[in-house]
Amino acid sequence: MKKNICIVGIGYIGLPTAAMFSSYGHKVIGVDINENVVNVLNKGKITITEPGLEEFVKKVVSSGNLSASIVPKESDVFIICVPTPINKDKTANIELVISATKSIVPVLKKGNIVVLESTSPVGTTEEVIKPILENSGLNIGKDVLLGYSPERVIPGNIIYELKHNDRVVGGINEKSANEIKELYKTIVDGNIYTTNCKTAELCKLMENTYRDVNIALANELAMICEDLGINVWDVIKYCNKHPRVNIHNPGPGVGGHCLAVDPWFIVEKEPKLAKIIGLSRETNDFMPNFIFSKIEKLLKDIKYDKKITILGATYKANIDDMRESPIIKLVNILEDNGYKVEIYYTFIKDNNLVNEDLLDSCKDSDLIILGVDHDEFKDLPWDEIKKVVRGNIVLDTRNFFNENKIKSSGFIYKLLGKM
Ligand code: SAJ
Repeated sequence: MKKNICIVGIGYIGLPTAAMFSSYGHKVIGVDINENVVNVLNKGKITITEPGLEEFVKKVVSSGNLSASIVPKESDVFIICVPTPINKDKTANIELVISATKSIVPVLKKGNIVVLESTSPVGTTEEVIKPILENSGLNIGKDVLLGYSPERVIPGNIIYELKHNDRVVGGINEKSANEIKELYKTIVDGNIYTTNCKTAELCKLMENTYRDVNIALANELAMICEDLGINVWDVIKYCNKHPRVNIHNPGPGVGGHCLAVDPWFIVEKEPKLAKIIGLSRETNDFMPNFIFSKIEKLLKDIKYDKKITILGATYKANIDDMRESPIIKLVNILEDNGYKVEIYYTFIKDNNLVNEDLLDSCKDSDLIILGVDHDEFKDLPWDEIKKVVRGNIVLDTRNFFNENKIKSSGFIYKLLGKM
């Protein structure tokens, strides 16, 4: 059953999903309001960085199964994959979901399936999407099937996880859930579970919340350990030898478009009940401030203008995504307090924020901070770096470096979670 599929929003999730469906013989149109994204895709190229994606897209575009358009076209299936950012007041911004849904109404016809994939507050599919689709005059649930099936893929390994992860499908009725399951079965090897929309919506939010809360616990433990003079990484290592304990890794904060955002969608709906969830968000958001206080202590004796070099800027390792990056928050705090900051990283192309010359970015630095544990930082020329810096301290916020190697180049090695 090959379908004509229209995927609205061809970013980090929509594009790999479009490529995957088209690689299995479906005819896919990727729709995006960004003209550049559309033009680039029609040439078989992409504007984001994700391992394996460029070659994958090139193949399916040249096969004729994937093309891009500014507006949705008549199809059998519509999948909405647009971002749901967060407003300043920590409420969900579903404007793009609303406009994407409105854009498919003129081309909607009997027999269509509509799926929302965007992470959304509980109730969005039934209370927001359904009424908009009803403007087509069609009976939603009978003429048009509707459901919610969240993406679960991890940036950096999207193509593999898209195919192999289990999936949850929530339908506005059983028929919707079952037909959407059949659709995803054509690309997914994992199990697909059907339920109702609200359950599927909360599952998505809760998966990321689970991880955020556990990272907050690790970050809180790191701060406690610094106060008690204990090495948090030893505590975690030995605790995790217990068969039912899995403490996550502390770090400079939690970034990305998912963990740093989604828990707030639950807090927004249930502010009185979602106490641990909100507190965890605040704990993780506080980490750049905690790192800043550590820096202040380390450099307290320096009276002249201080320069800091930060290795890495993205929200996590080996990707090009800077959304909600805690490193950017740290840079802002440092600059507000009069520090000169340089970021070294070569992964982000054409970005004037970063210096792509390692030794130049470290020149006259009083402190080098490991912000992101990118593979390319594993074997840095520490002897060379030592010759150009002004100070002699390296602060590792991820327990990433080889302490002995850094010390043997003449640096003092400091670690988050260890005094
Ligand atoms: N982090 C830590 N400590 C850890 C693990 C992560 O500080 O032990 C930090 C990372 O450095 C990063 C942030 O958390 O700043 C988020 O990174 P991540 O690798 O945990 O997750 P994301 O945001 O890249 O992807 C998550 C995934 N969700 C879960 O693992 C539950 C992914 O499966 C989702 O599809 C994705 O969110 C999404 O799109 O919602």
